[in-house]
Amino acid sequence: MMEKGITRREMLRWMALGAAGAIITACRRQVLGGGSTSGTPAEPLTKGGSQGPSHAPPFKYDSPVAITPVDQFYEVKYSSLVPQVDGATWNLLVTGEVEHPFSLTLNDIRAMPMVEEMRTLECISNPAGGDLISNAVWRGVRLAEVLQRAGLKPTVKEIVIRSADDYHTSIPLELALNEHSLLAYWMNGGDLPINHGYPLRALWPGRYGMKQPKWITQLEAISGHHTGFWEAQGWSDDAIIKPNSRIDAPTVADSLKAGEAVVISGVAYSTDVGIARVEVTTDDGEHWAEAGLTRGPSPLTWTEWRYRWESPTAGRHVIRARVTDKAGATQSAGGFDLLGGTFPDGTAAMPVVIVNVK
Ligand SMILES: Nc1nc2c(c(=O)[nH]1)N[C@H]1C(S)=C(S)[C@@H](COP(=O)(O)O)O[C@H]1N2
Ligand SMILES: [Mo]
Repeated sequence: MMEKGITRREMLRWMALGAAGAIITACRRQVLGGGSTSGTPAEPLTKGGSQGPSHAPPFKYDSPVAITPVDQFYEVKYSSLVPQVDGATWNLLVTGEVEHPFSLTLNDIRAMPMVEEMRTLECISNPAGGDLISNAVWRGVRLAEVLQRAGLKPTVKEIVIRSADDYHTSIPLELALNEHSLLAYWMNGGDLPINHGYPLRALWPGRYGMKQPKWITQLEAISGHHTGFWEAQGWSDDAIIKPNSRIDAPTVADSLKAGEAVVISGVAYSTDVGIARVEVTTDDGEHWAEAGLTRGPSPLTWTEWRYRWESPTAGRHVIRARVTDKAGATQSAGGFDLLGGTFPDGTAAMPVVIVNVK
């Protein structure tokens, strides 16, 4: 349903965005490939003490909402290379406007007070109803604790994060000191897998994945403003997650019969304020009904929603879902746009599934 053509302005924008398009290409390939190391050299996963997820027993965790298995967790990276970091010699450097610059080994970090949290991660390029969103259980340490050991100078405004693949971004000091800003070294029962950032990755609340580097090597406290890798190409600097949802059932492939109830269900997510409600329409927006919600342990995880469509009538039905978060932000109609309308700051467009009831 192309509601408008591509304007000249959009075309120019598209041409400027060659690199950002690569995010989607790279990710799609990996999703279709299924394996977490597809297309990369088969380096031994035991290197540096990392436990390859393929040898680990399935992760069991008592959770009200779905946890994505490691080999199905979406993957995005800007380059075709996966840094193979040796955890035995790796160091985290803490530098910049601090009283005591220092470095930590992986064992130093593992010896610090451990925090375990379930957290959902989503890419800013995730289109309405897309698959660039996953949920896992992570262990790590608070970024604030590491920064406090270094002693931040009063001039500090941002923390720059640099990675083994030369990726870099920055976050404001306030976010760095948030108790839910974690440096994670463990995911779903084992060491952080190589493709998800071994040995250390960021998890900040309320922000899209581009702000959350993998393969971290350095934290630098600065008094100015840093422009990160994707930010320099026009993507959002704060990258705050917009209300978004996905319809998992029914699918266009399901054969639905008039008068037979259908369960419409999916997941919903937004920034750290949390979700207020999810509504569902089966008549393209003329009527809306509230879905039942199953929440995760915090607003930092996705919410599952479910609505029972009691008595569908024969014919074509346009099903949409609409999330509203506790700050009042809600999903919009959306239309056709380049990169699924995700450039430059993510999309809040509603997902749609069109079914034919017989
Ligand atoms: N070092 C590094 N970190 C990175 C990236 C990257 O290219 N390099 N991509 C970011 C993007 S755009 C996203 S969406 C998330 C994806 O994390 P995942 O692959 O573990 O799902 O990683 C982020 N961290
Ligand atoms: Mo991303």
